[in-house]
Amino acid sequence: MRILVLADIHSNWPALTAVQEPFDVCLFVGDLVDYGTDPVPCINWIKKHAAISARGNHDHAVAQRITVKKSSGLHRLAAATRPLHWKLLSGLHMQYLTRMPVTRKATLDDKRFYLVHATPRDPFHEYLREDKAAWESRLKGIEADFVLVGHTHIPFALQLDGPMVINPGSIGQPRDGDPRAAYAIIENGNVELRRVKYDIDATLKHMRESGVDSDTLGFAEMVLRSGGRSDEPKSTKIAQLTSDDEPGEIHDTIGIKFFKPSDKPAKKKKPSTNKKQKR
Ligand SMILES: [Mn+2]
Repeated sequence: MRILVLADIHSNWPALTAVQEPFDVCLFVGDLVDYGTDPVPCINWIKKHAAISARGNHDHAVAQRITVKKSSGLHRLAAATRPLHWKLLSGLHMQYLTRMPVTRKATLDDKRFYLVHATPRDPFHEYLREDKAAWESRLKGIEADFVLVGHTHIPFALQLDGPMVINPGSIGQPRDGDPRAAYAIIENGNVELRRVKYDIDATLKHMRESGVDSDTLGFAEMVLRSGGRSDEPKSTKIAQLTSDDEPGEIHDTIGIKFFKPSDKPAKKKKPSTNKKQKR
């Protein structure tokens, strides 16, 4: 079984559509929206193709109509794009974001998957990078072979004593200094972190034509073309501020058992075929 893992799409349709991977199952670990200006095709695509998705902090904020209060850096970008989402999204789109579970569990190919956007302790906000001791503390009591996360926009695959923690990186706003869209493929237990170039000009053009002001657009361009280098010190700072408490136990997990490939013929899907019709 070939599993495509996506995270942090952030309403960046040219980035999502650049991912040309056949897959049997797509798993999405949150942040479909905010920062970009083209949420509708992104939500439609995930709704149609992701077997499982978990809610990100930005999905939550858009769904709950939370206004952005801070005005620095990425907050300004969210402030400029979030009200546009409320104009563009239908009731069904908003309902999809509202109903995305905070954590999910699934069994695929006899492997147990646990999905959460940030960490089990703070599913929306904790920034935790490739840190073995910290992840081991967060994952106590969680039984899984693969823990899939997003949020930091920085890809890694970290083998712990039990599970492997995988952050596929961000489709729509990478922050590891590589501007290409990031995702992961899991096949036969092997994990590959992959990158694909996408049309950043098209993303910026869409933002400009959607009415994003030139200062904010300049900031977005710097973030997208640099692969988020400008955000690096801030993320490091947040990561260093986290402590090592025990993970909480209060998440609405939903267990889904999938058919094995032998039970059900695999369907090969590609993200961008007939993209105009899907919009
Ligand atoms: Mn994000």
